Amino acid sequence: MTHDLPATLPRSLPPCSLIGAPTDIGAGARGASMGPEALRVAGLQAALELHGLQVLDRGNLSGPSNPWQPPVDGYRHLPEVVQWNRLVYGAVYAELQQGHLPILLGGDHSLGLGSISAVARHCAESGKKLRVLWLDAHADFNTSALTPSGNVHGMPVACLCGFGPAELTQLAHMPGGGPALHPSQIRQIGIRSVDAGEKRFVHEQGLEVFDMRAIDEVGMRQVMERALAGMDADTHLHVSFDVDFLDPDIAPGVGTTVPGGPTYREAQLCMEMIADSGRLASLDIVELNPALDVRNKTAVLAVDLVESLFGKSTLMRTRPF
Ligand SMILES: [Mn+2]
Repeated sequence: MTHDLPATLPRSLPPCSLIGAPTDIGAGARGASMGPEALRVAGLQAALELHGLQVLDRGNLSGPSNPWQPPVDGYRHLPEVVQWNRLVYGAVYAELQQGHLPILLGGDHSLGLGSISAVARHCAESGKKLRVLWLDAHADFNTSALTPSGNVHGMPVACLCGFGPAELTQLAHMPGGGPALHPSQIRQIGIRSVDAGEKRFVHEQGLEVFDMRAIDEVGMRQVMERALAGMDADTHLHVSFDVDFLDPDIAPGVGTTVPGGPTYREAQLCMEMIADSGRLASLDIVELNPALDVRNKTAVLAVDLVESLFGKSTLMRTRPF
């Protein structure tokens, strides 16, 4: 089996647009609202510019504050979640229309709904195929009937596939009125915490999940080869990077740590192989919680990994291994 190495010169990428969404409206702990600034403080823009990328910081979106209320009919803060996602949808869609590569700085993972809805709409209009890599400790495939908490950051994948309230499932107004995504477009990687009812639902819907056991058994390289297989020049690759994907030993600054995640090297390989695919066209960085971090080290690590995602290589060899 050969693994093609990237060309010596990096492919030319479009300008990247940073979009801050400072909210924890869908989370179970406060603090992810400080994520965008922590990523900026960790030097995200300068790190990307160092690799020759043009980076536009669009600043932060401004939405409703977090009322910190209990769930109503299975959802916490649904009206505010809808408002934030409409803002994210509009901002991400506008960048895609200008030919830019949007980078959403969350914020909690409920915002993946607005971001990926915009990407799905853009792909439908431009005739692109869409592949979504969901890097996460959780499947985020809950519904109001299944969720133990009502926190919408546990539901975005289900909503994107059409299971949820219309205000969230119809954000993209897809041609034909269907959901933004079909489960066959999604690959989940790093999963290790799934609620009981959610697990059944993931199987019923046929989501392709590369859980931690898969990574243990066959290694990150083979997992990523499978997760990236079947893409071509017409594929738009969206990466939704929940920082809780990483092992809490290296990434303590998240609200929902789950032990047993990818190590530093496994995470680097994951990002490098995505970069090698040459298809990355939009990105979410979510769930970074500076209130729980240690001297911003999780933000610094996230920036380091995002650099690899955009092609920073520490490779010492010039021929395939
Ligand atoms: Mn998540």
